[in-house]
Amino acid sequence: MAKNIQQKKTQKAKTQKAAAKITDLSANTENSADQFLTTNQGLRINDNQNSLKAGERGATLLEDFILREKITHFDHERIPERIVHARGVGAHGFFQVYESMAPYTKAKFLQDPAARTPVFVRFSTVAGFRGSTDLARDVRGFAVKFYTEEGNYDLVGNNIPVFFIQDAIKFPDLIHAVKPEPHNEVPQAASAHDTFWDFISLMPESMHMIMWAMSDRAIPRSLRMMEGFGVHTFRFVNEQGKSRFVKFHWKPLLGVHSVVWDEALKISGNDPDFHRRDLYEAIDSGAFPEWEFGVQIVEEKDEHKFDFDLLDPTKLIPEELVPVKRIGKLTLDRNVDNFFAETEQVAFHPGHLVPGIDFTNDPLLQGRLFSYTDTQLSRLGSPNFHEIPINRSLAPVHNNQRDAHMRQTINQGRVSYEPNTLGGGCPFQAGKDMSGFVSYAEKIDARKVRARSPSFFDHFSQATLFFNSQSEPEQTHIINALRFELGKVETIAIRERMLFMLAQVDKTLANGVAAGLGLQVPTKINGPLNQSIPADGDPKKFQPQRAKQEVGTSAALSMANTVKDTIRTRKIAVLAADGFDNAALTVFKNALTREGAVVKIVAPRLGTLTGSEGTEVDIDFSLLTCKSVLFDAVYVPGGEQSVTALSNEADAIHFLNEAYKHCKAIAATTEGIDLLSAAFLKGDAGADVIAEEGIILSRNPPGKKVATEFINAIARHRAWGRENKAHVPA
Ligand code: HDE
Repeated sequence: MAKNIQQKKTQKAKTQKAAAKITDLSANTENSADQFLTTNQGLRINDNQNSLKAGERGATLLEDFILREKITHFDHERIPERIVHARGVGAHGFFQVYESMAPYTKAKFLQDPAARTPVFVRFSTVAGFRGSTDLARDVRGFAVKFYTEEGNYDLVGNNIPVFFIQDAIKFPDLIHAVKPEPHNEVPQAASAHDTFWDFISLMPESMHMIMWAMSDRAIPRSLRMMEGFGVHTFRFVNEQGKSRFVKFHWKPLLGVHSVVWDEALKISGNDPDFHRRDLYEAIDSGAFPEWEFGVQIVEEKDEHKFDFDLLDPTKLIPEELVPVKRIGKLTLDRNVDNFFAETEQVAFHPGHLVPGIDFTNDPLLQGRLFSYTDTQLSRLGSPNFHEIPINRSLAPVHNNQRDAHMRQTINQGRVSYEPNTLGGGCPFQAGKDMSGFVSYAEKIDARKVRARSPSFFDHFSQATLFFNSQSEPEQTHIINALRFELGKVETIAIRERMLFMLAQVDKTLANGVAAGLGLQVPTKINGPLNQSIPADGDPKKFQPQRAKQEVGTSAALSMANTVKDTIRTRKIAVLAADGFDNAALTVFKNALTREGAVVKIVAPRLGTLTGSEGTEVDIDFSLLTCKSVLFDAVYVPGGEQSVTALSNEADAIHFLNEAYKHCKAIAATTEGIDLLSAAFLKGDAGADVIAEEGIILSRNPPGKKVATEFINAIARHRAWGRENKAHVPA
């Protein structure tokens, strides 16, 4: 036991040391009181307020090298943002495997449960520019860099398990279509415009991904509450050289939760940095986000046993067919010190591999393998981007690559070629014991063709599977999302083509969307069609092989079945003014914080409030500086004076109405109930009643039972049952 603890301690110290190495390489960590301002050449500067002039009122002199150096550096501060995934946020952490995966893979970081591998993770949206809102309806990037002892391994995934297109050659078209339109650069970080839906309506293969992108998955409550997926099928290869197919998953321990669309739009105005701030604050407070790493493993002999092609990135493997085995845990426990140096300069690449993991021939993945290094060259400006501290491998790097822009390494000696005798033959190939990377020796016997396999042609079955697997509120949200998106499309023919396409997925879906658009679902489509759509518009020809699905619904695809037993890190607003019931607040605050929630006092103004017993509490936000969309739930304590003051505040009424409309848990005790009545909740509430789903009221001074009801309601995330009746003015 003691030995075990000691081992763990040593291991922890090792990871910390390794992690520290990742960022402190060129960190400017000096922090002494006698630190002087200098130029970049180390020359001390006496005056940082005035440039050098010919006389006090004279012209500035060109000679002022201090001014010139400062301004020149400033002029060059920006680098090109990422072509896609420009908006992102990153954090450090570690990964630990639960048990050795040796039977499946020889990857060293997946062998020893005692070993911690340092990681850096960057989450992102895809379409928006670097300064765009976090709450755009979009796919989220989920890119993980493992700093393993065998070199860096990057798992560059998304929060959606499939993709829009099947072949990399369509990627520039997809991105051009979704980005702001080129003539006026509108709209920012939004797919709700003509060019995107024009393209999509001509790409039947995108329909499965569209279902996900229109679902609540595309508006996460938090980056800490979303799944991650490797998307493509990869290979695991073990020590004996045996290969198996593998799909990668990240399962958040807090469950998968989202906001509602109206909320997303409002958060975008109130706090465009909502996700970035949420991640930073959670890590900063010690509430470290965690995901379990899952794998779906398929034997090589079973490659063709499914009714879809494993190489097709528009398909997932239903968990009913191949269960997800949870094999380890990712924990994010350290924020970056400097956003630019770490989050902006980190360079991921699906081609950063370690022995034991390999690619498949998925044509989307194959194209990505070219793109990522290429893009770093224009973004980071040099093939030496691997020398930037955040990108450095912990495994030592030895090769004969030399020079180029911004080279950091000072290679010694006269030898930069191989084979050599002058350098003693160094560095040696690892070939002798084959400890280096060996590509899986897949047998290929093929003609060179520019074509797609017919096994990729079934574009609708899994879109239908996804739609059918959703709960009723989730289906409604998809229909509403499509009404919104297509409602922003100006060209009627595009709307109609999309309705036709949706009808191939599900008739109720198509009819629901059509009703919102004031259109009929067409039975055939006209207009310019691409090659994947038959000229006569016959839907049967879309999918020569709409295969019979082995599963009709899959529980794992619905967020209704996610973790709903915790309120850890949930943000609860307490609406209060002077004279609030302090005893009640104490009961609720203690109960909520004990469960790991974050409680904030929201009042008509900033400063401190005086409670019923003369107790003073600090106000966290005024009603002007925060809105209910930034919280998960609301509590209104009693106290006549407090409730009367709040009843006269339009913002307080609006706060409650909005929380109600967004189906959030609301609690009110004693006179607090009157504020609800002033807002939307008419009628009298008796003692200790739960008037409606997610609304907890108590006319008696609150005890533990009421607080527990509230906690349970928050844990359920949203009371969707209210959605259809919630006709409140918000
Ligand atoms: Fe990417 N993608 N991508 N992608 N991708 C980039 O690389 C690309 C795709 C993903 O936080 C770029 O360094 C092509 C699928 C993430 O830094 C670029 C194709 C998936 C990130 C690029 C795809 C992803 C990127 C832009 C189709 C999920 C952000 C900046 C063949 C499995 C990484 C950069 C970060 C970033 C190309 C499709 C995930 C241009 C050509 C599918 C998470 O190289």
